[in-house]
Amino acid sequence: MTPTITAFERSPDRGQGLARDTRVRWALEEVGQPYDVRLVSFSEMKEPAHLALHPFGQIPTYEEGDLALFETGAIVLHIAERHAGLLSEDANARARAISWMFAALNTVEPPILDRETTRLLERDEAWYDQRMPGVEDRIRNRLGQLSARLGDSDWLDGAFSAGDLMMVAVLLRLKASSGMLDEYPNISAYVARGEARPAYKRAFDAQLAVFTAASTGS
Ligand code: GTB
Repeated sequence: MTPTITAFERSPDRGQGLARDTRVRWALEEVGQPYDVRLVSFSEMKEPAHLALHPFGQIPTYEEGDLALFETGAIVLHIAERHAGLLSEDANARARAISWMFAALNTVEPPILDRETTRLLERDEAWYDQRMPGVEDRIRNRLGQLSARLGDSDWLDGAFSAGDLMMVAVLLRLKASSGMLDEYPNISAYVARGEARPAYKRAFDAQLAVFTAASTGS
């Protein structure tokens, strides 16, 4: 059964792959699962039909027959559990990859989101310049720890996994808005390896095509 995901009708990032449907598209591309996309506007996301799928009125969602999911962690894990390619056959390696997925979402992404929120909503506050260094230090703390663990390995725990997919997706948000990744050459190279994967490129191109079509009216 072909799953359907939702994505922004017009992404505020102008198709730069930062909206979270990209990570779901990437997972689907990695496992070779075709999918349909239903585009939604900001107002549609807050209407009952979408709220029935996503209680917080956000994208992406994932529908497959009777199953409706929200939260990219849950969606990517579901895809990875039902298809070969993103989780090892070995039970312990699977569990470790899932740890890395949670680490990406619960440990690395929050300080990155805090920086984005600070820049977006607090830039005009008198205390903005005092707050920002602390926010960035918390990101550097996590990047330093991640860099130490990654070392000169290609991926976080052996073969590329759903854990790497989620970690690279989270780090790409930082790459887009700061030069901080450049301070950690092994992390920059890690992110570049993720971006070079054909499945990532297909996912990126697919979401960019939505923005391009909306812009040109095609
Ligand atoms: N924890 C949820 C998950 O992982 O699925 C978070 C989902 C989420 O934040 N969705 C955002 C959304 O629907 C889109 S991705 N926002 C609309 C709303 O809340 O009303 C976040 C996002 C949006 C835009 C950019 N950008 O333009 O750069 C980047 C990321």
